[in-house]
Amino acid sequence: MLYSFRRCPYAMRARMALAAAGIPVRLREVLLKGKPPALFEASAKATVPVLVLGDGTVLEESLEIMEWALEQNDPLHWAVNPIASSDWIASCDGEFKYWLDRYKYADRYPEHTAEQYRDSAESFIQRLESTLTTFAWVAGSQPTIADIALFPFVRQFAAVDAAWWQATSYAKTRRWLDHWVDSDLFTVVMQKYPRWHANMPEAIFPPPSTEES
Ligand SMILES: N[C@@H](CCC(=O)N[C@@H](CS)C(=O)NCC(=O)O)C(=O)O
Repeated sequence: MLYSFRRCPYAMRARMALAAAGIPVRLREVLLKGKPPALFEASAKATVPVLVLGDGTVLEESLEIMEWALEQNDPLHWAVNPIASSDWIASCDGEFKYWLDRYKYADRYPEHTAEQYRDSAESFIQRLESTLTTFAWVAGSQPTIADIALFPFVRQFAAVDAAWWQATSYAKTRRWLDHWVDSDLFTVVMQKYPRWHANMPEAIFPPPSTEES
């Protein structure tokens, strides 16, 4: 059972891994402003995504869900280069996310301007651009869990000011981001589901017809 929220970047990366692995789950779409009691019962911290396995094990971190999915089945070989991948993911989830939140919601953090927050977030993007100039993908010559874990956050960064993003010199990062956003897997992952309520049958994710094999 996956508790998910369509627009959450952590939930997106978990859904990407589940879809790539071709592991069908029952999906409960939640709203962060009105989380269902069942989510709190499954996980006291009640963030999404949360995956409850058949034996009752609860995975309440997106990375745990990705790793679990790829341990079951990894047809795209995303689990290679775990050390380089985990360094990138730590910096995305740490420093980059910190500045991204301030850039996105600059009105809530009036100490600095949105541009100043963007400047701080940009050091991560500059590092990404330099890596993608040398290598095709974040952790080397093939896509890994790092690409999947990072791109939903870079997508948010790009979307804050799309015109600015398009005019930057980050051509390699733009192309890399476009690749993931335009991918069939992402289309599957971004399908809309009605909000789940208790006693409502869950949707199956990925939908059987589009499930990757
Ligand atoms: N470290 C967690 C973070 C998950 C997270 O923070 N998700 C956000 C939504 S994008 C959330 O559920 N926030 C709780 C809330 O807003 O109440 C993970 O990787 O799964």
